[in-house]
Amino acid sequence: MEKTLLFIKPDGVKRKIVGEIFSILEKNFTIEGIRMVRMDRTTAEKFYEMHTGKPFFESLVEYITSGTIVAVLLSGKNVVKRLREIVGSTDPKKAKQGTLRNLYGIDIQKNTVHASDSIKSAKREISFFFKKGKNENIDIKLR
Ligand code: FUP
Repeated sequence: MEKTLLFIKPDGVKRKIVGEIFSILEKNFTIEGIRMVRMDRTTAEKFYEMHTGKPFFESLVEYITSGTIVAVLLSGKNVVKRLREIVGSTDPKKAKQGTLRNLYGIDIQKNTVHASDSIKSAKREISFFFKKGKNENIDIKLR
């Protein structure tokens, strides 16, 4: 079954809308994995390397490393394309009515969710957060 990666960005986690977003995801796809993590700068720069040098790059890296994110591995038929439709355009102002970015996005940077844009990107992006054989019991370290 086709797989893709979504993550809820720091603005979504801070505003406590993870549950609302999950509810929409579960109605449409199967959740195969969930991880709550904070990206470090090196990981964020690598994840967004295709945007290196663009005017928004530095600010994007600052933002995405500013708080916890929730990474979600999803599966379903045509999940990559269908999820992108449910997520909507990058700029919430331009996102279609009822899409996640239309419903929850604040601005083009704080657009609440990320979703892989192709099967190739999905494979690459999934590998940042989910690995085969990983011990799921040590993800959350108590302090
Ligand atoms: P998308 O695939 O819709 O997430 O959009 P892009 O890959 O083009 O951009 C990735 C992220 O860069 C966006 F989610 C937010 C940020 N970005 C900006 O902050 N400003 C821009 O003009 C374009 C993108």
